[in-house]
Amino acid sequence: MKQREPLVRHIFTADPSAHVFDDKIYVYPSHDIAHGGEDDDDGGEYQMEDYHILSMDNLEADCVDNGEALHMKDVPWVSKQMWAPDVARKDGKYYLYFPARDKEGIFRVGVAVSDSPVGPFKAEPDYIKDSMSIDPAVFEDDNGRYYMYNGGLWGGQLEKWQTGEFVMGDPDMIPGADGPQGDEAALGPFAAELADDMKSFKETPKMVQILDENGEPLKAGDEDRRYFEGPWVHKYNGLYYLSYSTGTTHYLVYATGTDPMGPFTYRGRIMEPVLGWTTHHSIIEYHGKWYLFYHDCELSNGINHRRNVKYTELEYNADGTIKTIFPYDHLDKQDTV
Ligand code: FUB
Repeated sequence: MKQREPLVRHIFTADPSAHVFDDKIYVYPSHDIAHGGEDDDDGGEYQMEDYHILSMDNLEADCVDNGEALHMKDVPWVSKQMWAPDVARKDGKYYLYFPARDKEGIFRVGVAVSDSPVGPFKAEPDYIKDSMSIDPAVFEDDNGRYYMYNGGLWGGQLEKWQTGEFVMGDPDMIPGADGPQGDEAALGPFAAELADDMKSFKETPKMVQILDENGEPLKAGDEDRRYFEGPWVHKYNGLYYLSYSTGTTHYLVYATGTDPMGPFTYRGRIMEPVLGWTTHHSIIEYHGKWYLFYHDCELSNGINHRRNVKYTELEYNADGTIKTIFPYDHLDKQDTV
């Protein structure tokens, strides 16, 4: 596969969570549906119903679509919208974590299990107890402990969980108006350690703090830096990197910390905006180099809910900061050749 080109073209894919298992690369994306509906501020255009897992023998090899791994109809608690998933491997089993709306329209996170990284996966009958909101990402620490990070504003309902209970608020309000505003502290993603069974939390999820350079929580009005959705955690030189999308300003940014539960301090931008409203990523190390998996709307020419996943190399500076990626600068270079 070539860097910065769609990994597959026969289906629309988004929100890639990439992993390396036994020296192969596996990508767990959302499977976008090409309907003709309009966009709304509640994510109503993202009507996904199933998951297809992609794999590559190496980064130059063709990307394989391994077919349907899990469908909504086989998950008893789900009503609609199977959004961005992730996976974790433990003791030879693969655990697929996925968000979807339950029968009351509330986003929850479910889990499905397989003996194979590409499925098929068998879903647990109910969502994970105490789970809420969207975009689960599971990080396996060097000590064998697993942590789930998740949450997303607006359509992802994160601001509805501020009190620990789901509060619907007024659906006719401006999106996010029932969350913190202006100089109030921004919300962060939820994080919780997974229990040994990988199907429950060891503790009630807590909101992770993301601080600025002065040790103060990022403000809700700081839309260039505050958390919106799509968390990912990786470790580099002993430091935990929490990266995420800023949503309304369309950046991928990161913060670092010394504890997987935070707090994290904002450090900078990983990627400038891509074509399309959403931006969502994952980061892996493969054969000694680091790669960013992400999506844009190249194949659909900018239709927000018809996305395609890609990858590109990610580089660090000597001080551990990440070099900002300009997703289309390779096209400028081609033009000048
Ligand atoms: O794919 C649906 C939603 O769009 C994801 O859950 C968000 O992260 C955004 O990419």
